[in-house]
Amino acid sequence: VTTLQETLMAQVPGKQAELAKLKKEHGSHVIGEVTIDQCIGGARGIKAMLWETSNLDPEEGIRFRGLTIPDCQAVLPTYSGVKGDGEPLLESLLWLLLTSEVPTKEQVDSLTAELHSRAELPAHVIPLLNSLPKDMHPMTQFSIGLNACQTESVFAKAYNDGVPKTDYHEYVLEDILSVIAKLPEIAAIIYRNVYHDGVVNKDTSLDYSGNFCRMLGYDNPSFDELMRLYLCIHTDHEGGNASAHTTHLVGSTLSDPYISYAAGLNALAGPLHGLANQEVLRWIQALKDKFDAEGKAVNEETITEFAWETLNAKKVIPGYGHAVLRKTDPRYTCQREFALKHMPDDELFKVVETIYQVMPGILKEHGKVANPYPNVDSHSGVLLWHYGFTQYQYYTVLFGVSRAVGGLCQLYWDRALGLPLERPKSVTPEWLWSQVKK
Ligand code: AMX
Repeated sequence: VTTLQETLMAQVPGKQAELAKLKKEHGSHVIGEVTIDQCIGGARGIKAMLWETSNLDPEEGIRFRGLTIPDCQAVLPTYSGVKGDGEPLLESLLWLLLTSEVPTKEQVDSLTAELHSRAELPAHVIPLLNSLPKDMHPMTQFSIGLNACQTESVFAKAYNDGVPKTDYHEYVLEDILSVIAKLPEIAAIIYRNVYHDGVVNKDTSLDYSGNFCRMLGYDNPSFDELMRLYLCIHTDHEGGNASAHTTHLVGSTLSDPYISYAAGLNALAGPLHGLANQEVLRWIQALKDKFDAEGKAVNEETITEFAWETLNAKKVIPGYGHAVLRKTDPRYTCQREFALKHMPDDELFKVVETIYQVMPGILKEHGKVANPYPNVDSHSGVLLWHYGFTQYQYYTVLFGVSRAVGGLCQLYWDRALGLPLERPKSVTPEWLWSQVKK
């Protein structure tokens, strides 16, 4: 079996040469222009970042190394070992994102074993997590837990010892695999501490996602499958999203992967980004509470009424809209398909379906949003809720376990390709005015 490390080391010289050639021969080729709108409008659409692992098309949605979500479901190794039988393993996607190759089941199994072997948390981290107040947001706890694991960074040590920069990526790879390996237990400790008895049980005979489910306290093969799907689809969404971009930016200063991704987690914790999945459930529960109290059914009419109340209060409809996408998110669609297969009669799933029927029309009528369709966060919560995972304040932590894979695979290539410190130019309002008054 060719290992992940061997596969990567064989690819690096060719990729380095290719990028050097592109830069040398075509470095001055113009690929875009920047308007004042873009400069003050959150840099939407400005092409200014290299991203190897995935690409987002506004109409079609995400492709991981060229593969759509249905492609991944068809070709990546699954738990049963039979392609297409069940959801892809997270380890399969990790391999794909890092190497751009579809791994064999044997390769994926070796990666599972490697991740399990790197999972142990440093001794100071568990007492630290146990000491945190139960009402501290789970994402804050998650960020603290990962930052505290930084004592294990082999990259930070190697840098300190003065290794040449051409070798950085080898140490970064070590850290990346260790971070991905350690996140589930940090996440599980937080979940068990905040909502249960603090006890975390492992089962390392299972894959990464299955073992994570056991650590959270769930023992249901159907929930394992949901977690595999969930962890795969949230990994990567090209480079410009706030969590991936933050990881890349912080990593560009040669901060190690532990603290680079902890920074990414803090970006994910914002309500316009990863926290939206918790906000969706909160919105649905508020809607149900209101109409239950009024003795009214939740249907197209009452959802429409509630949506307008939200919009008129100048709040966003969580789970709808996107900075890049202009169609229904394929990550929404695959979760909907999962629900149709595993829980077609679930009450909350039906509410989500009804919201999907009316919301694009409402948002079009509202007339502001560039994209009136649902994104990934609009569906994930109800699937978890179905299995009794109702602690929605925690949902973004699951997103954070997954997003590590995309952000950190790219971070490997950032260092392997020797990408520089990121430092875009800012401009003053006076300078912008001077441009239009010329
Ligand atoms: N409900 C109400 N208003 C919305 C809206 C929504 N779901 N989505 C966008 N708008 C508003 C914006 O706030 C903006 O209003 P403004 O002109 O008064 O400032 C206007 O429509 C134009 O915004 P846009 O160009 O359509 O979106 P954007 O690129 O600026 O922002 C996003 C994208 C995701 C932040 C936005 O659609 C939003 O706030 N959605 C709800 C939160 C959410 O679901 N976030 C999760 C996204 C996926 C993820 O990262 N996990």
